[in-house]
Amino acid sequence: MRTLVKDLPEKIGETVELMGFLHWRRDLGKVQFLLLRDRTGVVQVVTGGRRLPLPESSLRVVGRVVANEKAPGGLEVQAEELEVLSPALEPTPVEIPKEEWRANPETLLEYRYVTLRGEKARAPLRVQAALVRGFRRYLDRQGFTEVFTPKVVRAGAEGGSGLFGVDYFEHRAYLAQSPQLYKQILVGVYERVYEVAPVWRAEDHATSRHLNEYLSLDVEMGFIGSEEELLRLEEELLQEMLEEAYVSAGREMELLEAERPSLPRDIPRLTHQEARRLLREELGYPAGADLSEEAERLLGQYAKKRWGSDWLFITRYPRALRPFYTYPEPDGTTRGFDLLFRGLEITSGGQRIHRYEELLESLKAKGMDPEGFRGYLEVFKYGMPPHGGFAIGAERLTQKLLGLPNVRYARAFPRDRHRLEP
Ligand code: AMO
Repeated sequence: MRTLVKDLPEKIGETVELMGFLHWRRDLGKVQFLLLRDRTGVVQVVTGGRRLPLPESSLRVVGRVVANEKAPGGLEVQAEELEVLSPALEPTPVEIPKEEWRANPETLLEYRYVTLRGEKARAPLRVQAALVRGFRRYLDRQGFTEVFTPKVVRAGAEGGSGLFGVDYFEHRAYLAQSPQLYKQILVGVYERVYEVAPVWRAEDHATSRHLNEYLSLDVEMGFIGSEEELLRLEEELLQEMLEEAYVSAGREMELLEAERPSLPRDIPRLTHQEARRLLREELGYPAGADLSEEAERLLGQYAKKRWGSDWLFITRYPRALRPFYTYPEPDGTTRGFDLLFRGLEITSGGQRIHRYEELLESLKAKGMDPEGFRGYLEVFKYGMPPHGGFAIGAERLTQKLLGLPNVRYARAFPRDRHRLEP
């Protein structure tokens, strides 16, 4: 029966069967050392009088587990049998583990199908899976229903950022920018819904924080009094997501030397207006209405210094900066908010307009054609409750949690301006 590397400390003195990949090898003639990597870790294996196959070959090893202070993890396996299950046919284009984290990012992504195998390279996706698990678990407990909405759609929901067109038989269709309109419609059915699914943004700029395809963690909740309930919900939700990451992906967090974020029970808040005043008057940064990357970074630093928080809500965004569905306030602001994590926007959300006439008016005021939103608008004739929600960008959250230099490392096969493969 197969033993996993993580369970070896309990097997000292026993003979075990391991399966995994040849992570690294050294041939000293009479003895050969190799590191065997499985999904749980890496162990040193010693064997004699053998020619080892190329790195990344998959292997089956049977051997005795012995303590060895000098070996990584304080033990090694002395191989009695070594079977090559499937040999690597060529040397890998990037040497794992030596270069997996250091090679040029473009090279790492070019050969992602194999560079992702590195212990550090694969860690972010394990952490992300744990974050998503925490997300689902918390919301399930709160009575949310997980939904799955169409990804080929007739209209864009987010205005601003670009759409990817697709041919849908005789029609022009688009890849969904967000499940926004559908999650709202479904609030009229289930009251509380969430979705974990990819979305597409045809953004031209290739930056360290933009992907053209990313995983959106969407939440929508009916019968709310104001956006306050959404902020509270997100605070609790994030606590559980982080907890799950630490519990079930603690090893990965350690491997990447991730600094534990400080998440206060009450995340500090600034209104958009306060944030701009602060930037201008205290931080010496005259920010435009649309807070730039640099403005967000400065606000993040400020929140850390002032409140010891890695998180900061910016509330009451002005109407001009929010999509047509955002609930307006009489003073020109809205019930829309963003959440910054370590100075990067990881969430947008807000209360929505729930009355038909107001929604129609808002669409028109933004210069949009109500005809394109027919299926969406209709439901507002049938008692849509006051509601709201938000979306967390899973890769950005992972990136900031782990201190990754680029959001691409938080996606298995990132789509960016220049990359459609692998
Ligand atoms: P928004 O467009 O602000 O809001 O997106 C929500 C969150 O998604 C992430 N995000 C991205 N991540 C990687 N690459 C991108 N190009 C990218 N664009 C956005 C960010 C952002 O905060 N429908 C609303 C949400 C809502 O109100 O419920 C929406 O999509 O983390």
